[in-house]
Amino acid sequence: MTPLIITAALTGAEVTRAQQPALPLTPQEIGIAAAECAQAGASIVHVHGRLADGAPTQDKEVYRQIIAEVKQRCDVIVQVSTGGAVGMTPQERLAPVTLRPEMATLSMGSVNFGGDVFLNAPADMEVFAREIRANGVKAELEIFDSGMLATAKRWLAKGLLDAPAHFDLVLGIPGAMPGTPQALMYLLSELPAGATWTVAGIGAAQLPLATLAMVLGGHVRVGFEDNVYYRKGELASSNAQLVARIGRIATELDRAVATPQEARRILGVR
Ligand code: KMH
Ligand code: ZN
Repeated sequence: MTPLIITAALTGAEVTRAQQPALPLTPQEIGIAAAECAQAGASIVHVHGRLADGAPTQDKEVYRQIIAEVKQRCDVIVQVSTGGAVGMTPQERLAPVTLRPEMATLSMGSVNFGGDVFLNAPADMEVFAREIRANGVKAELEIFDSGMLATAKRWLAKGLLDAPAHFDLVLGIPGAMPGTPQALMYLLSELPAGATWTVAGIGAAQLPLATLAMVLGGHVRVGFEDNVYYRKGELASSNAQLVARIGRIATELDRAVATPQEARRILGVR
C-alpha cells in the first residue's frame, strides 16, 4: 500500500483556547506544534492564521510568518487554508495563496456549517482554482457534502481543476455529511480515477474514520481543527498526541508512514 500521509490540522478558525488550552495560535506556537507533529509522523500541516487575540485572519504576513516558523524547524508540507472563517470575503481568503505555499485547500461548494453558512459561490471558487493553479500550488479539494464531489468531477472534466486531484473528505460537520463509514464509502465509490484522498472526521468520528481510511488505502487528517479530544471526556494534550496515535495504528496495520518527501511524490507537490 502507498505510505500513509498524515495531515495535522493544527489550529483551524473556530476552536478556542477555552475549548483546548494547548491550541497553537501564534506563528511561533504553530511552528513548534508542526515540528512536534512532524516528529510524530505528520508529513503535512494544514494551517490557519490567528491574530494576537485569537481571532481568525487570512493576513498574508501572518501566513508568511507561520510558513517561516514551520520551515525553520522541519520539512513538512505547509498547506494553507483558503477556507478561512465563515463570513470572510473571497479576496481575504485567497491572500495566503500568493505566498506560493506547497499546498492550499479549495472548498468545492457551500454548506451549512454548525449554525452558520460557509459560502463558496461557483464564480468565487473558479477564481480560487485559477489563482491556486497560477501560483503553482497543489490543491486539496475540500468535500463536505456529496454534491461537492460531483462539482469537482465536472470541473476536472472541464479542465478547471488539475488531475490527478487530491481530496479531503470532511465528515461530521453539523449541516453536512455525517461522520459515518457509510458516508465515506459512498464518497469513495464516486471518486474520479487516479484521485488520492484523505479523511477528516470531525469530533468523535476522527479516530474511527481515520482507522477505516488507513485500512482502505487512503490518508488521514487529525488535529485540533477537527477534534480537541483524545478520547471521550479527555482533552488531547497536543496535536502531536493525536498524530502519534495514528502512527502507532498504522504500524500495527503494517502501513508505512510517509515522510514529507514521499508525500510530495505521492501528491505531485512541486
Ligand atoms: N473554517 C471553515 C469555515 C479550509 O481550511 O479550507 C473552513 C475551513 C476549510 O476550515
Ligand atoms: Zn481548515
